[in-house]
Amino acid sequence: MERTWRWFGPKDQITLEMLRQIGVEGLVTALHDVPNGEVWTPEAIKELKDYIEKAGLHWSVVESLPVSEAIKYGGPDRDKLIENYKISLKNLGEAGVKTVCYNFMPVIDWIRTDLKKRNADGSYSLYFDRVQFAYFDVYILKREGAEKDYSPEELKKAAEWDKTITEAEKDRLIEAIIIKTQGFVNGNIKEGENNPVEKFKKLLALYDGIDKKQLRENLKYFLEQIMPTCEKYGVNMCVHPDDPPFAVLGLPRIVTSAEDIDWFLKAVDNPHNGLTFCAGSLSAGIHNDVSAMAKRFANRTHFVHLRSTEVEPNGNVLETSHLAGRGHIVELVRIFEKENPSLPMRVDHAQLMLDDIHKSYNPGYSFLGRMHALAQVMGIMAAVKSEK
Ligand code: DNO
Repeated sequence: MERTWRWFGPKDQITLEMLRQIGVEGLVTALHDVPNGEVWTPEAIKELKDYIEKAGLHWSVVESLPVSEAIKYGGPDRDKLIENYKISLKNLGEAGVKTVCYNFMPVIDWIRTDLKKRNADGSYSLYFDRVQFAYFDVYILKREGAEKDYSPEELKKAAEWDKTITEAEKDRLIEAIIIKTQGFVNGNIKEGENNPVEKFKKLLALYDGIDKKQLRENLKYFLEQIMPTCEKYGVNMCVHPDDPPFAVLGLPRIVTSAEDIDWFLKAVDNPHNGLTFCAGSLSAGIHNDVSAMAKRFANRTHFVHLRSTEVEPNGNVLETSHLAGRGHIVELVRIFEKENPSLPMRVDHAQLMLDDIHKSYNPGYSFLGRMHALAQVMGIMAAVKSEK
């Protein structure tokens, strides 16, 4: 597979020169400054592409070309927004950037409750704690009917926490769930937002009455509209699975399991409609057998995210090393190398470690942890190739 790296543009403290030294071949990036819904112009695409190529690398994958909320909930302006999306796809295809990752998660992209969970070895991982999430939902958002989504045990623990939790802890939780994990991935809530919880509640309200079936229909509609453009310009779309892969906050999620993936691939049965195989997101669902899914969907996978997780007995999810956990990275590398050795692959999040612990990186995207994980994956790739 092609070794790619998620890079956040010329302002990223990780430079392209650094990436060349550690074995990166292609870049995964986006026009992060263009607001959601606006067209990516040929000029802006060219500028970023030239910058990358001057450093001897190439722009392999777009992550992400964000899908506006109105497309997801089917608002009155969705057709106009889809037209803009098609123009961006055309401009990317003409520039030779032909793999586009996106997601169809309503309101909130990936979710973590703890961005710095200490591991026994002194490094830190990202973490999803069900009780903390229940606390956010029931006590901070105060969402109507939220209680029915949690077990009596989880609700009891959340109620106990309510007796001792400080304002600072509440702020930390809000930051982790709806701010620090969202803005930098073109999400809805950016750092410095005045009243993030109120804004978040308004966004949730947009989905009143939208169930799983309706959201699926809206995804199908979107894909049907953009496929002719993808065919004409040779662009492969690859939806990112929902992370974690289950419904949250009363919102439907529709890319959570083998059944979901099978549904959207068949609903729009076109090779340009494909999947980002994110082993970390999928392995966080105890219902998912990641290796079986890789085998089943490899021929419609256009992009691979390698990361692994462990689901604890209480359902909490820990991001583990790339050599451990339910992600079965060795097996996945074997499957994808066999199916399509030119697939772009990036290591996804990794542990925060060593000198990086006191530096400020986007959560999950530190340098040393990812470099370490990439070295592990390169070793796996070399071993797998020698098996042939
Ligand atoms: C988080 C990322 C996601 C992903 C988007 C793709 O680290 O994996 O934010 O980029 O969901 O659209």
